[in-house]
Amino acid sequence: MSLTLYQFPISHFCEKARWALDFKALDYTTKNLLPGQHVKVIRRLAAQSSVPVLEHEGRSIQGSEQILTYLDEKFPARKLTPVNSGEAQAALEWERYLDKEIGVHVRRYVYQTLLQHPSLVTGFFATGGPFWWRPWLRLIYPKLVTVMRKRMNINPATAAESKQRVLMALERLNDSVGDSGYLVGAGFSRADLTAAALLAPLFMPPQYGLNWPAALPEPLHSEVAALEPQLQWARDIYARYRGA
Ligand SMILES: N[C@@H](CCC(=O)N[C@@H](CS)C(=O)NCC(=O)O)C(=O)O
Repeated sequence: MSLTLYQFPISHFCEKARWALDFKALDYTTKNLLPGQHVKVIRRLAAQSSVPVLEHEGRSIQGSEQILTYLDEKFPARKLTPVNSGEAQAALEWERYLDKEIGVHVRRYVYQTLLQHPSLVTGFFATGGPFWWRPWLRLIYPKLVTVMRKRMNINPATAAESKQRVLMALERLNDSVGDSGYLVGAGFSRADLTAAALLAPLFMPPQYGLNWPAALPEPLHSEVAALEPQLQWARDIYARYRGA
């Protein structure tokens, strides 16, 4: 019954899957992939080239939402999907909204600055890999940046728009957290996990498992510092529900 997670340690969509596996205290191994070379490996397992992909009992499950659903079905203890069907639907709707509005836009917003810092980005991408990944990434860095900018449509104008989308989603999120402190119902669910995991690159929690820098490079650092009050809820969710 071995569980293997194919991932990029830096990816916040992969963090969703890691968190779910850790939350359920499941024994799993991670296969860290080198961006670019991941395509060959992932295409053997699944229809798209994206990570995360979870392998279990000869099956491959691609996509963080699908992995959370699968884990809840196979390992129902500590369910992340609410038991009540109306709440389950609401949690799934939140998750899809957050994947789109926070997942995609935090990534584009953050990379616009990070990509200008090769040693930071190569350090992130080389995490958990053999010694040669880092020099290799330094060598191909200009090409990697071109591909990433193209694939994720990252440029100053789209990044500025993404920042606005993140701000709007953060506002909606904070307005929606009820007295219970959760997005859906009276307990922690996949909606809360998704929101906190996808926002995590902005506040760099240690449980994420990445060697974060002491501070984000400018102008991200100052911009994100101004968002601190809006990020507090996600920080609290990490502190309460994300074991190391
Ligand atoms: N909706 C997907 C998004 C996954 C995604 O965008 N993964 C990125 C890393 S953050 C990726 O694998 N990009 C490379 C590729 O698609 O080949 C999920 O939730 O898993």
